[in-house]
Amino acid sequence: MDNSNILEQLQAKIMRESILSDGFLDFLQENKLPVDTLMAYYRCAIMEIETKFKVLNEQFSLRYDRNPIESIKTRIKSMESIMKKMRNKNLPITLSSIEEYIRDVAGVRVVCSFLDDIYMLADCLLQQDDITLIEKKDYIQNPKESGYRSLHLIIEVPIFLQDEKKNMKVEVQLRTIAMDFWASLEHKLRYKKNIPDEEAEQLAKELVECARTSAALDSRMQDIKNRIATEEEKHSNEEPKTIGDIILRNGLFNF
Ligand code: 0O2
Repeated sequence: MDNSNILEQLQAKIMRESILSDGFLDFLQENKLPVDTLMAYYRCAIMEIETKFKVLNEQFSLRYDRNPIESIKTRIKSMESIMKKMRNKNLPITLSSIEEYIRDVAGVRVVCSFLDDIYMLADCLLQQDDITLIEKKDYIQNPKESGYRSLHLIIEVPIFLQDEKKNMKVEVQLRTIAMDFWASLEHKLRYKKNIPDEEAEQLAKELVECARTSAALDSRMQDIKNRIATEEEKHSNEEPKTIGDIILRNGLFNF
């Protein structure tokens, strides 16, 4: 029998005795319902947070005639990614350790039009009395070495079940369109394989440079918005010209 055959037989034996063992299959069966239940709770928490941002967007649209939110994306971390993270952090494989230590099982990504919308929306969310801030990571003020920028909030939000209230952790990532564009492309490029080390190093430097360009673009767009707001403010003291002006000035459609 050659070596590769012996190896294959050994692999099959290990599979039978570990992953396909009665004990492990029983373990999977016993935990399926609790795992599915926990994931459903995370989906509920995502719904709560997504609705809060939609409400804020709606209110701003009515009050200021503009939408601070371009888009909202949500995701539940795959079980494979959760398991890999638990393995890397050397955590016990239990549901309570997922709930306690894996803080990004539920993810909500809010893409904003302007830099100041990010902080304004984060403040509005954190002021709500059912939201608890666990951690704030400001990768806009302090970008990552890769060039990555975004504001991350780890928060807890209650979900109301039939006969109990449960606090669930959610990771909220707030970023501008430019930050999102950079992060999406960088994420795709990061997983390209077979790139020689020297070239990979050069590409990483170029990506950092692109991140700087996108940061400069964000602050120019913010500056333009501020200048427009200043001009509008100056002219708001003039006589209203149209019925629309009168309605807007008097806030007839405001909340
Ligand atoms: P996915 O698929 O996006 O969810 P912690 O989670 O607190 O234990 P960690 O992992 O250091 O610690 O958290 P961090 O770095 O604050 O945030 C991780 C998430 O931010 C990542 O999620 C990405 O979504 C995003 N991110 C962080 N750094 C980069 C980067 O350099 N490039 C890009 N494109 N995204 C980044 P995951 O877990 O990678 O996966």
